[in-house]
Amino acid sequence: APTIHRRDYQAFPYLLPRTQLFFDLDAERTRVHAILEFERVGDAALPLVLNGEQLTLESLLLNGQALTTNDYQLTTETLTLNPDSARFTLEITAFCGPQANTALMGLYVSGNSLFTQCEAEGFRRITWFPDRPDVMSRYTVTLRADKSRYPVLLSNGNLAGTRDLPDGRHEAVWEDPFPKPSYLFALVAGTFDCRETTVQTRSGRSALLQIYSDPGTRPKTAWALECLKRSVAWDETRFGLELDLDRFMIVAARDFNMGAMENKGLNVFNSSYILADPDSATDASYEAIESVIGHEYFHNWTGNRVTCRDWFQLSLKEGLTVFRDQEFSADMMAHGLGPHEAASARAVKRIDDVAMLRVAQFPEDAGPMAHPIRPESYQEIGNFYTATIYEKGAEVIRMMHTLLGEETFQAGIQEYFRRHDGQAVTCDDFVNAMESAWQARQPERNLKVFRHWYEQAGTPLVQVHLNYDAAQQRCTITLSQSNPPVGIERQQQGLHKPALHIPVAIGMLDKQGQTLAVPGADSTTGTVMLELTQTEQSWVFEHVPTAPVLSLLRGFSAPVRIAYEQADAELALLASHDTDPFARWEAGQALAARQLLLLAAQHDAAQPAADITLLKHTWQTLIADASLTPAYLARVLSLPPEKIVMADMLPMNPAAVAQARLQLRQQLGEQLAQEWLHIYHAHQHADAGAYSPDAVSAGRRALKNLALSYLAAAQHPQALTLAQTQYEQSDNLTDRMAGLAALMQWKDPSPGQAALTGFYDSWQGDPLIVDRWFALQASSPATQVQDVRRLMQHPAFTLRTPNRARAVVFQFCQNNLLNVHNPQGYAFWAEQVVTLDAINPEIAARLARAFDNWAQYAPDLRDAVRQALESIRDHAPLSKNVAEIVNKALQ
Ligand code: HT7
Ligand code: ZN
Repeated sequence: APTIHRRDYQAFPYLLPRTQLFFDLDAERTRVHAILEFERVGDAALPLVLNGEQLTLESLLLNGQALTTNDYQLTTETLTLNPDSARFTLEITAFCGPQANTALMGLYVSGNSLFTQCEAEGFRRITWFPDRPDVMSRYTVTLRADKSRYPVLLSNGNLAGTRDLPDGRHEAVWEDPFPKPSYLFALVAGTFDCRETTVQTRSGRSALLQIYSDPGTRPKTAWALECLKRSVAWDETRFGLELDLDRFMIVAARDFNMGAMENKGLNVFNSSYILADPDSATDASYEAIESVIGHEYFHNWTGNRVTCRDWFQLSLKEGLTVFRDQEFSADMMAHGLGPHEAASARAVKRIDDVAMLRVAQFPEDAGPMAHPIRPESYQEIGNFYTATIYEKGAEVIRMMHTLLGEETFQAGIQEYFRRHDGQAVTCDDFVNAMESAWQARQPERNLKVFRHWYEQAGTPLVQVHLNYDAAQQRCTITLSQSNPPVGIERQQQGLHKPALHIPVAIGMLDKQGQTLAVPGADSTTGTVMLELTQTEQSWVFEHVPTAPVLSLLRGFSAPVRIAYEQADAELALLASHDTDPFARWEAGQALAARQLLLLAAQHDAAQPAADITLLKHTWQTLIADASLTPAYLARVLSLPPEKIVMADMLPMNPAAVAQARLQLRQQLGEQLAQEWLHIYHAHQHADAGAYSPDAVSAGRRALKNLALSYLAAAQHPQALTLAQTQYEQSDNLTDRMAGLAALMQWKDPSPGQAALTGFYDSWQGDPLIVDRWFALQASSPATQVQDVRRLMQHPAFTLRTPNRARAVVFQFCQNNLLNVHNPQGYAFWAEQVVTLDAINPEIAARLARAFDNWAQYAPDLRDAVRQALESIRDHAPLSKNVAEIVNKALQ
């Protein structure tokens, strides 16, 4: 497949002010009649090249005149005409086949309903069109369908009219007042429940908010509607951005490639991010629903009102919108709490976000798919909806927020909209707006060096050197940065990666754990912000009475790795005393990670059992610290994920790390059994009354269930009863699942097996709960390749529904580190990639990335992954999506 380069961008030579679409909807064969009014931009009559895929052309009219095959060129991907007038109307009539559309891009069937997914390049499967984000048009959409089968007909904007048609059909006409790119187009047709409410926006307009979901699921949409209301209010108060529509609709779909889609006024969501009640959603799902509803709603401004010029600018909308949804969730979690609890709640959110960045983005940035947040090239844009674009993109926005401060950042946002509302723009345009807001307040500041974050892939390494001169009471801190070429950068001869602008927040503690008052530090937190903008820089601090213990990268002030030799005892001190909750958590995790690496090394060599005394004592101190909130403590007492630990292991042995994690969990379960029991009983009843998903109650459940998992890992005599009782008597899915997971840890498999069978029998009618049932098994250390194959024989299994494929195949390949890293596991993976590719290339390409970091594996594993990759590469036909991933992995 050809490689598309950012440098080759060219504006489209025509404008398309008006688009009219007429749909005769039918699951087998839908007829789409498009009336497109084009205007030439320049004087030259350039060819009009429209995108179109998997369409059957019925007729083509130019200014009302039928065209013949001599008048245009049709390929499998384009339709080219040579219009000779400056303004003309093109009418296209074509057919597409929703039922056969298993890729779920364009118009497709889910359940008994019809949905569209157009981002990034799905609209071209609906009609021929300039399917690129910089062509913005005003749409009028007429939907016609059988009324009994498709009673609800929705599209973007406002409902202009409805009427009945002959033969039991009906029609709805939708007008979207805002010009939009084709990727934001949507239609939905089917039978749905609806929950709605009306809200007043801050300027006094009233807007209808609606959630549509499958018949019978309305009781599960109350939380989603509450989240939507909160999103509308938050964007007004924190960002000054008001809902611009009379009507904002969300529709839940069972079959969906990603989490959700921000189509203008008609969001389509994976039902897993809408439906929630205490029996079917865990605390984590309630939280995720809030965050995704916020995210899609916030796109209405950051993405829809101002959109991307081209797909290289994807992080313009995604990084910014992730930053906004992270802040929204943090504000919601802290809402109504006292200052200490609120700070803790924010720290918990930050910890979770950073953990996710390290699990998903850091490995990506070290592997064959590494790319800058503004990529330079791609073959298939569907492969670039990555953790780098989203999560690292959000970190880059967050660093600007850190440097500018909230007030100036918000002024920058206002400036961005003042300049670009209604336009399709670039990341540079965003940074320019921010910089001008900054300079309006501090003329000496600029984002010149900062802009390099948009150009470079890789996670920078910041090396820290401390020099303490006791006689002078002078402390010198030297930071140096490096970011060697990664992924595709390695092929660029003579590549120079300039220094980045890296805000490094630090604090200093004395040997007793007291904060050292550092000159220039924030008086309440003791934090100093070091702005590293060169390859190496030093900072001198006078009047430092004692050699400090450094607390580094507080709040995770930049998406970098820190290299600093710190003794275990210093980490333990920071874990016990650091006033920055993020850095405190970080120190404890680093200590535990060291332990895991030692244990993993023992896997290969016969070494003496690692001594966990320091870790144990540190955790005891933390458990005894009454100032720590349960949610925070749950993060502090969790062992770091394997994928984070592995980053410091070369060569990597994933199964050994997974084994080490199980072992350490068991040891800590045994050695801290009294503490776990105490915690369990103290938080057994997180809610006074009925289940509530609020962050405080969720934190208590998280801590209690963590304690239960340690007790179960230790096979503690009380654990079986506790798990059994909790599983049977809980009034919510979080506790029920935790009980079930604990039972599944039992060495004797029978209680776990019995519970699994009972669970399925009770909840088989709810697909989202069944997904969890599958996922729990697929990721279990007891599940080997042959077991997952058996699981796929279950009548409820299908590869066609992405949620189900994710629950089984992805869970096994991505999260069952103990059992997938062997030749049989890799062969299974390769087989599934190829099978999925014929169904849904976007999903297959995601699975194809399961072993991105294979080049760092131990040699025997490396050979086995290479073989599996080659078997995928040699399979024909292969989608563009999978081909790009596999070819890059093998380069
Ligand atoms: N902007 C949305 C992206 C998306 C998507 C991309 C490719 C294929 C399917 C997709 N569904 C949604 C999601 C978001 O970031 O809000
Ligand atoms: Zn998004």
